[in-house]
Order: sequence, then structure tokens, then C-alpha cells
Amino acid sequence: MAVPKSHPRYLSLKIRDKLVEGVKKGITSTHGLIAHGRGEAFDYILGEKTNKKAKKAIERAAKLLLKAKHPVISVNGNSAALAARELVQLSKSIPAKLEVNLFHSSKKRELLIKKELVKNGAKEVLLSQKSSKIKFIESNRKYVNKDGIYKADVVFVPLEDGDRTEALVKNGKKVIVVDLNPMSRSAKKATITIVDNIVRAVPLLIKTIKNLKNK
Ligand code: PTJ
Repeated sequence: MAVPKSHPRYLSLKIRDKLVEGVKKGITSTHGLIAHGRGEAFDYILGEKTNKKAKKAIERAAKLLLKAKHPVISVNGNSAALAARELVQLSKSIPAKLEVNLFHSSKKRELLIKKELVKNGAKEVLLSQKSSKIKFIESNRKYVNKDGIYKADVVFVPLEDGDRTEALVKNGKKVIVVDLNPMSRSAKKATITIVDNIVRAVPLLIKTIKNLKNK
């Protein structure tokens, strides 16, 4: 990106660049660019800072993840482009399994996301299986991995469309959502909602988990 560091919107433009890179690499769907635009608008209104309420939600999320018997981190095309390294670090710090779960169905993209996570240090990445489905959902997101989301008690869901959070809760799971839109269905239906940008929320969650573990 040929924008100088002094540009007032430098960070925001850098984040956009990651999404564009994600599309070029085949990790992010083109729809992901539109989803990012919506998130960006909400972040602008929030002042592009992690507010007090989000910090409290991150603290609660850290505790829930550490208490979970079978926590799983769900990864889609946008979260892989924005925070692959951090999501791998998060999975190690809990520890939790990583599972690729996409809205816009694509085996090719699933495999590329897995490759990206492995490149960033993941030892194991689960993929969806046609043989295991969660109930109360029609979209591609119903297909999950039997050793991952299927048997998870807590699922961490950073930025996605709203059709799955409600279904996961109805399937008896606790769901932690990161979504910049506090009015989205995901944000309203989750067990814990972190209204923040994934690029800020995940590093803070890792730090909080480390602090809790030290205590
Ligand atoms: O990779 P796939 O096929 O699984 O598709 C992923 C997307 C994100 C394209 C898909 O799940 C989708 O269409 O999502 P939506 O319905 O556009 O919802 C995305 C939500 O994430 C919106 O509520 C946005 O405000 C929010 N959002 C966008 N960027 C961020 C974000 N929340 C946190 N951090 C962000 N950086």
C-alpha cells in the first residue's frame, strides 16, 4: 500500500489492505469486502477504540473459555485475513481447537484458510464434514466437524453473518461473538458479545487469558 504512515487513516487503510490481500490469496470471499465495509462504519462511530463494555465482555469471555471443557474457535474468510496469527495464538493460550466454518461454501477456500492457519503456527485445523450437522440452521454453516463445533461446549465466533449464533445456542452451546454491529443478530443472540474490531479484541483476549492463567 503506497499510503504514508502519517496518513490520518493509515491503520484503517492497512486493515483494508489485509482484506484485499485475503481475496487475492483466495482466503476471503468477495462478499467479505462488503462485510468489512459495514464493520468499518460501526468502528468509525465507536471511535476505533475498545470501550469499557467491550473490555468487560473480553474479561468474561476469557473466563468462559478457560472454564470450557471443549472450546472451539470458528474461523471464516474475514477473520483469517485479519487475524490468522492471533487466532492461532489464542487457540494455543486456552487451549482450544481451530475449525474453519464458512457461510459461502467453498472447499478450495476452506483448504486455503487451513493452510494460512498452519503457516501461522497451527498444529491442527478442523474442517466441516457433510456427515455432521448442527440443528436449527439451513445454510452451509450447519456442516461442522464432529471433533470440533459438533461437540463443543463453548464456541468463539469472530465476525460472521447472524444465522448461526442463534442455532449454536439452541444446540446447547455457549457462544462468544465479536461483532462491531451491536444490533446484528449474532450480537443479540450470543451468550457473550464483544462489540469491538477483531484486530483489537483478539490480542486483548489473549493478554487477558495470560493474566488469568498467571493468577
Ligand atoms: O468467509 P465466509 O464465507 O464465512 O463469509 C464471511 C462473511 C463475513 C462475508 C459472512 O459471514 C457475512 O456475510 O457476514 P455479514 O452478514 O456481512 O456480517 C458480518 C458482521 O461482522 C457484520 O455485523 C459486521 O459489522 C461485522 N464486522 C465486519 N468487520 C468486522 C466486524 N466485526 C468485528 N471486527 C471486524 N473487523
